[in-house]
Amino acid sequence: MWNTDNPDPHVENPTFKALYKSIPFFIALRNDCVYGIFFDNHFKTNFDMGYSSTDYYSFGAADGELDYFFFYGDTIADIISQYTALTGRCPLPQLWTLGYHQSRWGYSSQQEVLDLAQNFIDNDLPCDVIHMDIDYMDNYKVFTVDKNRFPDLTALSDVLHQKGIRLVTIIDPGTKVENGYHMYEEGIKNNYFAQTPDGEVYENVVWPGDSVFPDYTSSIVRNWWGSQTKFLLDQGISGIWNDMNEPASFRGPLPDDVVFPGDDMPRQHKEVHNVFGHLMAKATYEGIKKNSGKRPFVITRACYSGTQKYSTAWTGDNQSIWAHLKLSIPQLLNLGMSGMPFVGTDIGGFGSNTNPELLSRWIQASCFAPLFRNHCAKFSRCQEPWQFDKQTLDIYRTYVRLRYRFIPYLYDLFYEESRTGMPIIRPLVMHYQSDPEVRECNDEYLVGDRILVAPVTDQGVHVKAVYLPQGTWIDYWTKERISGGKYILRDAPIDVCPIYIKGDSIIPAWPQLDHIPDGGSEELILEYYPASADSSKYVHYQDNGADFAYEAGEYNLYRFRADKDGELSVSMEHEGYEHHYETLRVEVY
Ligand code: MIG
Repeated sequence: MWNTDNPDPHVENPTFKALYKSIPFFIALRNDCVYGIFFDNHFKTNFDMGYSSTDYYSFGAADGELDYFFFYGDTIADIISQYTALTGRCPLPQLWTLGYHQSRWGYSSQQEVLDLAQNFIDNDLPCDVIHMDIDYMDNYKVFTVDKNRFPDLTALSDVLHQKGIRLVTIIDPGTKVENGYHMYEEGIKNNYFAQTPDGEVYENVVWPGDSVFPDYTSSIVRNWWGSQTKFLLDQGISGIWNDMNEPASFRGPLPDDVVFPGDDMPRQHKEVHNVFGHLMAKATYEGIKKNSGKRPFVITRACYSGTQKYSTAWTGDNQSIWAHLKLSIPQLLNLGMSGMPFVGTDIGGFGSNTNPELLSRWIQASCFAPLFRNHCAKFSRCQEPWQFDKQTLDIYRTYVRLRYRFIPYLYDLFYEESRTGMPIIRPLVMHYQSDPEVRECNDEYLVGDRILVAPVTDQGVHVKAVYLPQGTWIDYWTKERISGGKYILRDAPIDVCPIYIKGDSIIPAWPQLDHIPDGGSEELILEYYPASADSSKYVHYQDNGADFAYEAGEYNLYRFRADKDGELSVSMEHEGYEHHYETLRVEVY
């Protein structure tokens, strides 16, 4: 584990060792014995899990302490809960962050961003967020805006906001060496940057050319960096996307002995490397919180254990290839079980060129991905949903709308996660631990414990072998009832992603909305799927979806009980948020 920006295609290959994130934690399930080990060492570490032998595993570190935590419990959920009690949990996000995000490296003018927003409206597609990649900056200088391309960023965010769309801007750590540039000058004056062993400011090359690297191990530097977020927030920016924070550098890697002076606690790069992105995310989170009072929305590429407290993450530069679509499922499930629940992959693939079939399958497979963003590289074919044919656009719209329908369910899962550490999307083994059939199942996932998604991730394949665990499952599309504990073959033409609802579930849903309203929907729908029980229960969370008022009790918890004839009873388990639903509607399936 050594946070790495490796442009080679990330495939199953033992010579391909490290990726962007280091989370030195694993869970073992053997017979009925479950445990977890967290090796809390952020020097370079290595894990040999079944590579040398099927009889043992091993792990070690290049340096630092042999400091590890052992968690024992009855269930995988127990282990995750203990691990996240130690390393932290992802706090409740703002509601709009659960919507659809559109990105592309290359959006480079105010007009282009406006046209993009209009395209969503014209194509009848929900969208809540547009991301601005490095081209909005003046010469890639962080915390600046290119005035030629974006003459009035505040006006742009205002217009978009009226259309229900928010902006997120990218920020890299590499700070341009340039006299007169405020970030460089302030940082130099105050010794805020990493140094060579001789005490000179260390320089490497990143997007802005010659660049220096903030010392995020210092609380003073973190405060300074965090305070810069005001520049963007004041112009209406709603979140910050941290890239290149492994840190990545173009003129060879940072040497091991580069010094981060810290708060009078110098440490070498070899010790700081794997937490550099983590500390940058922390600085960003705290800055946004202080300057906006809202729940900060941060996305980071590099992570260490505990980054979930400050940031969401995406899985970095994947490619528009089927292997990466397939890989996205275990990647997101593993991140979730490693305490990072708010994650997503670049839908459609970042590098290479996508195509209608691949994009259709990708939006289906990611429809419940906690972070729901289509992103693409500058030198790749455009992959916004309308770039292809009508069929692709229609499929795309169907699954984006499905996602929006279930946002209250996802938000409830975030509420649960913030208290227990349970991931939003989960491997089947988390809920069916004693079923040997699901132990290696990595091409299906559960959303919470009651929606099962079995996406097609192969080219030209129109049928999916779906394993349904014990119990009654209802096909979401046909409403057919199936008893589980077996594989079924489900037809899966290009417009179908097999989805099943667990019998006796209540699932909260919203009516059709193109954007996530501040404070949520006025109407709540309860989809009810009676099976063998006479009645079902569900606890639903509601708050303003924006700030920290919930910490002072400003939220509602509804306890719903539905019985087979469609009778619904509601009791308030907690009543602290003044806004209630105008309509509650039960749909019995
Ligand atoms: O060297 O900012 O992973 O999402 O579009 C490439 C440009 C830098 C890498 C990120 C990608 C982003 C791109 N960045």
